Amino acid sequence: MRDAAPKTVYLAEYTPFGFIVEDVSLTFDLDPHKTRVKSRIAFRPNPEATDKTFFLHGENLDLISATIDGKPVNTEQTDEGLTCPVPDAPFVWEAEVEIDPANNTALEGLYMSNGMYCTQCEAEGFRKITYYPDRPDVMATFNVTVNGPHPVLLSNGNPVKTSQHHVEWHDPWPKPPYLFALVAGDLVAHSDSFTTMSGRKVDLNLYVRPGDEGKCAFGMEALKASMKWDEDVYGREYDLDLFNIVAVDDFNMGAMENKGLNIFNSSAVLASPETSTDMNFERIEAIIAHEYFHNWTGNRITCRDWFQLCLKEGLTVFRDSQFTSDMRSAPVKRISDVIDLRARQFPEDQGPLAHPVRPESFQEINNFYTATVYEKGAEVIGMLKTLVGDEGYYKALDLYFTRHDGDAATIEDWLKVFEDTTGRDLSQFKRWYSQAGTPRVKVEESFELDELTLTFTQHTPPSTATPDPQPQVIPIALGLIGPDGKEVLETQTVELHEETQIIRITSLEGRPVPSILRGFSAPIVLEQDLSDADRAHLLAHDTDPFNRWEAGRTLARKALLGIIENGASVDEAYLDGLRAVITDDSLDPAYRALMLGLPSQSDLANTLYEAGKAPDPAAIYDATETMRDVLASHLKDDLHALYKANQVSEPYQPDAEQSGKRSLANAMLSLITRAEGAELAAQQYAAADNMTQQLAALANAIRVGQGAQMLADFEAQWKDDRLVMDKWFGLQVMEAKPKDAAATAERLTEHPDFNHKNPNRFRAVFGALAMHHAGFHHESGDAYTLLADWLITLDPINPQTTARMCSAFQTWKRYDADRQNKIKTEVARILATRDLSRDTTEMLTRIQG
Ligand code: 0A1
Ligand code: ZN
Repeated sequence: MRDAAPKTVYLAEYTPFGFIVEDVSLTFDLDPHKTRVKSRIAFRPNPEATDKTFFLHGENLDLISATIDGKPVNTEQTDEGLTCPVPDAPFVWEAEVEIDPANNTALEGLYMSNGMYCTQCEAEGFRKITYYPDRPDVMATFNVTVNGPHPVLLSNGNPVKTSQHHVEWHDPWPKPPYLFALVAGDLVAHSDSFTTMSGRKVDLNLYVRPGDEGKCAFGMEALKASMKWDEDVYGREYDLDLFNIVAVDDFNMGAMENKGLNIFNSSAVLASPETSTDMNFERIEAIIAHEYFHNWTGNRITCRDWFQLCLKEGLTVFRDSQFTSDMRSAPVKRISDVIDLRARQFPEDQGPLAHPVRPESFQEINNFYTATVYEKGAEVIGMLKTLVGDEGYYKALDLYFTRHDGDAATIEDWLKVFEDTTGRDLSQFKRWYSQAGTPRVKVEESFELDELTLTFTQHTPPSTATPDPQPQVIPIALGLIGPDGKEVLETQTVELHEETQIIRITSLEGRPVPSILRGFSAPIVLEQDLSDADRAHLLAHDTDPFNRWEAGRTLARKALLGIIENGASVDEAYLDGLRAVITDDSLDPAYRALMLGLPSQSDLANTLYEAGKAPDPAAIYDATETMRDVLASHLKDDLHALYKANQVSEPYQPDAEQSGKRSLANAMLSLITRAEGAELAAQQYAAADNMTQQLAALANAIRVGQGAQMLADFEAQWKDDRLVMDKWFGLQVMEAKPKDAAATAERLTEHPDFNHKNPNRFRAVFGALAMHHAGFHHESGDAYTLLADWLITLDPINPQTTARMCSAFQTWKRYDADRQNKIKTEVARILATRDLSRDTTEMLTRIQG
């Protein structure tokens, strides 16, 4: 039975552990069902702790023996761990436990994936390996011996003794248990090296299953680029002689930053032109960087407790975004990040799952690896950098690294280094960490004689997490575009502190168009009542690439809402403005392709909901289709020319330049296919020598109902490649007509290669279904029922992935009573399942509100 009252943990109740761990030795005798783990842990009383209870976490462990200072000890065990009497002086705890990695389908702790052993210990997985104070503020050096009949036996740090079927590892850097890792299997290495800024040679290995060697080169280059970038930009050098990465097929998340032994979902590291799209390459480069950057922001300086998760995640996401901006195009990266933030973080922050960047309570920490903690956490750092300037930012970071190296730190520590280096009082800014909800900023404008007055009013809607939000510090970057299209005021940053604030700009010749929230300088909703003509002016002339894109986006949204609400025709001025941008060869093709993207259907549903109208997913879908038809017809004279002009004749490279061209050419292909059928798509499919071209052609053919043969060919070609087959599964759901989406997903679950235990495959089908707005919210309710059935099936196998997928239901309040009732029924049905996991129970209870 499920716990009658699941335990809630509170930030306010933090107390340090009663003991300090000096050193840990672990010995693993690997066996699929009976792995033995011996531990030897040196403890001493923590003089700074008041609570001296000796409690070691432990779950699903079979305790074989336990001693203190060599003498057997009587332990008291619960489902969560054990306690026993201990001396009031340093002592050595030794224990032996048995675990069953082959039956560990939750993929937390030590588990098996395709015959190889691997671990996932963040956040609280180490307790499934042995008894331990499994909390991030308990840091220790580790010695690990791995015995097993495998050619490769890995753990953190450096190998100190190697013989056949036996390797001993030593990690000299004290670390929390969540960074522990072990890998064993029949693996092959793609090896290289990197010489650090102080001249130390670091051996680099990317371990993969035999057969995947050809998919390693890109990841390795990305790793070396990340190591160099962190030295150049942050002055951070790698600190071991060895850095290993391992690719595993069964993994709940993208990757994990274990000290010296990063473990990656194979989808987040394996790449080749034939099997990976440009988007895959870019994501892989970013995740490699992210995990590597954690070595300083996360590992050398870790979190005191899990409430501080954004301390490492927000900062590391911010750093990986900076890296991608430097490696590729900064405006394209910024626009993509904002699209992603609005698609994933805004619905979270504006719905029943809203929580502060630093949450104040949780039942299951795995449910808080969210877009709010990660992406809003990164936005908060971006605002800090804007407020203190580049110099102030890097000074503060230098102090952070020197002052807190080796610490388990807090958000207070983080903000203090900024206060100490810049002299700024950040007490109000700190609300970004403690208040949930997306602030809305309304700007009203008046112009008289030569003076422009802008009145800003901020308001954050209250939520369960933050019932009484207070004004925040909001940096608003703004500029002015004159009537002749020239910039009359370069970007300035205005700081909002009060609920209402007035800005005056004088000596202007004629009313300029204000370009506000340039570069998306704060994660807010801006309410600005500009005319279509003003927006078209910004679309044509804004010098800020983000706001130029945003002007087009806003016009597209208005056009779509016009179609939805009264079948209005699309404004010609917008279409002409868009055409001017798309055909402007001086602009980056990737940027032009982004200009052609439309607001998502979910986004439109939210806009309608906020305006007090129940969105009709079918009408939104139809309007989007109409809009695309309009674009195809308005741009018809340019489509083929742009398609041809953006073909790449050089050998495939996944760089920004080539991928930008492919993305614009494929945007053209989709409009051409819409207007003319799948002939060109078929040609592209036949000629494609890379996955970007092949998959785009296939998607277009399916969309116009001409993809059946291609789908069969694709399956025949790629049936042995899991990662490509994930695309095959996902694409069919994504491209299904709304009424067929649930049935398509259901049919795919009957395919012999559908395996719900593999998170990538499960997400390929059900992630695609949840993202298919009109399909998921089809009036039949079939998709709700299908997803609920599969969540019930998956929960006892893999609670973490089940719980994450529950967020598909988080927007239920937007819809009409019939859909609301259908969703509520499914949510209640899942909640009524016997023995439902803590993860899923917490998510669904919060979603119910
Ligand atoms: N720290 C990793 C993400 C991660 C979190 C939890 C996991 O299992 C519960 C796995 C990975 C990162 O930010 O990349
Ligand atoms: Zn991370």
